Amino acid sequence: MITEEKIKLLYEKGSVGVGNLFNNNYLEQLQKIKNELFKEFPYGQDDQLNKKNSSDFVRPGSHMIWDLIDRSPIFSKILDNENIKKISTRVLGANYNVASFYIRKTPRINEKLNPHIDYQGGLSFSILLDDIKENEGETFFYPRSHKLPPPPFVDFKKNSVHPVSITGKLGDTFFWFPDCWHGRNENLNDKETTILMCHLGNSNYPTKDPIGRMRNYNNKKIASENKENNKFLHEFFKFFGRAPNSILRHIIYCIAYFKLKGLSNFAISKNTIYTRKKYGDSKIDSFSIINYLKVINPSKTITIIIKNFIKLILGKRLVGKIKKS
Ligand SMILES: O=C(O)CCC(=O)C(=O)O
Ligand SMILES: [Fe+2]
Repeated sequence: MITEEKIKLLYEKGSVGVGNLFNNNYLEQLQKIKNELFKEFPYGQDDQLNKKNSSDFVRPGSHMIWDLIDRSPIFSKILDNENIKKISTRVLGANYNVASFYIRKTPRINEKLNPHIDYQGGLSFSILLDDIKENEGETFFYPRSHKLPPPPFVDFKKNSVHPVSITGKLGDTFFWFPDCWHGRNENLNDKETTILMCHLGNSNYPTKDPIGRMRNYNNKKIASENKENNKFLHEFFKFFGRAPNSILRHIIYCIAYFKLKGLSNFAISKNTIYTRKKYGDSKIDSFSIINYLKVINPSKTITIIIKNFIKLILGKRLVGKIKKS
């Protein structure tokens, strides 16, 4: 169930479990269809939706199937679920966009997906499609980390937060902010585990996938009034809102979104890209620059800044060639 308390926890911690939102009969069907799909696509699909025939990964630890809704109408019931619509509208406003919607299977692997952030101002949810225990390839989150620098810049010893795994039973559902640190644990068992993941953005979220993947599900209608109507704000938040490897861009985003309330509230009112609605309580929407700076690891940060600077000067292609040779 989505209660006000759950929404408050989501804003406080950056992720929240809401339990099971579906009936058992539906979930059993969903699991059955998921199993059939992975029988047909044991290694998932590549980014062009072609069947993969080898066990190597497009992304470490993940075999993914993207075109779910085309393959079975059972999946569209998820996006029609009243609870899911309620929380998505609350966080992203009406006419929010589904950016991606897929299932991910993790086989036995003794490698973690390291903590990272995806981008600012979105909302994602995950539904367990198997019973999943700790160290069975489950996603983990660092509570309250959505107000801290991206993980590559952080001194993990100075930071007292510890990851929390999203384990549970078939159907258990978790909402999370993609700017909250997250990763995936090893799968130490032979049992493969699957979750469904969905990334949502407000009505100005890009309708084209950044890596060019075909998007084979129906988005809600994108009304013309949803298109960006303030060019400067759109360019500003677009540039600063997706920079998981730049601390400078990340902190500028955080200051603009959390501290410059006139600017951010105006941007939110225009459904500007990468801006989700605030919770509406100044304590929960607060941001501490001191806490942000306190967890930075200076030497890691300087090294990344120098590397990025060299890349900028030489161009990415040249750096790639030097690395290869
Ligand atoms: O597979 C997961 O559990 C997380 C994947 C993820 O965070 C990503 O692909 O960015
Ligand atoms: Fe991620």
